[in-house]
Amino acid sequence: MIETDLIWHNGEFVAWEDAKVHVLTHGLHYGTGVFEGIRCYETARGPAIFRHLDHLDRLERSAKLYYMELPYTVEQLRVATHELILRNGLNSCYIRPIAYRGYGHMGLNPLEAPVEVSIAVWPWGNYLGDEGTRDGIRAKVSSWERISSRSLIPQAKASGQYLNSVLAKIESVKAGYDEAILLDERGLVAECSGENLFTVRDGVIATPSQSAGILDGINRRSVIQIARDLGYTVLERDVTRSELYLADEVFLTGTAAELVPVREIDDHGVGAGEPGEVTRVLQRAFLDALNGRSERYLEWLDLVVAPAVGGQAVPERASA
Ligand code: PPE
Repeated sequence: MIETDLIWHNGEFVAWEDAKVHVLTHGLHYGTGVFEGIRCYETARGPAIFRHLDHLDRLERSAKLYYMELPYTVEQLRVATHELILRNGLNSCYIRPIAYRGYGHMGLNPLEAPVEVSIAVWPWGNYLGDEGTRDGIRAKVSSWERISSRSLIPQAKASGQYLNSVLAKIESVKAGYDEAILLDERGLVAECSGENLFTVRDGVIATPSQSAGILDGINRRSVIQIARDLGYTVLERDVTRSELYLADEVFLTGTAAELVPVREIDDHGVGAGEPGEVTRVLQRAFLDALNGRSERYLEWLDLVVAPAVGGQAVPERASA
């Protein structure tokens, strides 16, 4: 069980065990919440959050797509997160901000229900295991189709949407695999239950584009940039299922997973059945960027600092 001392809940720092909601919380019944997954790394210059503002901007955008007005500004959430990490005495951690329709109104119109915001931080190791990160994972193409923009908003990181990922993940785990690869409504590759996907063939990197209904992953964008900076060609284009089997290399990116090689898909070895050269090069460069070891990408890191004296230690709610 994960546990740290404090959680930030509607503008206050509360003890872990006191961060509770009512059973009639709207978001619990209808999935009316939006969230983020962010990581803070221990760097030579202190704890630093990878692309913090990009994540908080996406949180705000996800909220707007579901007609939720966040009662805090991005800057207030940024400062609150810094203080939460410091107060919990953490050097590296996973960060989970969530905004959701709270208690007070039932029924499918959520507009009268209050918008509540919480932020939790906790140490979280390798999402797909140390072994997976090192040797690669085994994936299965899911029988579940990735949600499309005909019924939901794939680019939004909304709680209810994750039932799709949950079904795919359960199916893959019960079948003995580590992760699920979801196809889109056209039968083309979209992404995994919680990661974006890349293929490598003849040295060229390809990844499904936004039209495949993917989450616009922040690590996906980062790895595309790093790969191009290293001189690789990266194409955002349609990727077919058969290309997965024919690829020399396949790897996944995400905040929780970071960069993970895929060594097997539907019981076909990918390439030589072990992480390939391009994957290794990118994994090393990406981990250097995350951990603040790369001068070139230092601007992606938001150094965790104590709130300035007289500054806003505990953000006020924008609307009472
Ligand atoms: N697709 C999905 C569906 C997804 O949930 C994630 C993040 C990504 C792609 C990669 O996005 P980004 O982190 O911005 O590069 N998945 C989060 C949830 C993990 C969880 O178990 O919860 C994460 O990695 O934090």
